[in-house]
Amino acid sequence: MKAAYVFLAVGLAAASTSTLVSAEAAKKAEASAETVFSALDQDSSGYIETAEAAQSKELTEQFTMVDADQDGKISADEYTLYKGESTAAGEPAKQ
Ligand SMILES: [Ca+2]
Ligand SMILES: [Ca+2]
Repeated sequence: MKAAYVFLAVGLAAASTSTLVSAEAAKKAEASAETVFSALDQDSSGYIETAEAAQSKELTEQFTMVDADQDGKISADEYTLYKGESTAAGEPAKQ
């Protein structure tokens, strides 16, 4: 009987820990997307233009996909959305 309680307590602790960890990871992913964005936006225009995207092979390859509104430059929102979608697999994309 006592062992069952211990098992339950450990299970609950593990469950709440993993919830905290994923929330932290999501927060971290969001923060790092912003950090990377401002590093890539070298002229601080608020957009990553094609010349700036050339700094990242990944971004160059994905440019047209990341540029959701197809205006030829990537806004912070577009970049965060792209990073959010690629890191939070299985979760519905935020609009
Ligand atoms: Ca720029
Ligand atoms: Ca755009």
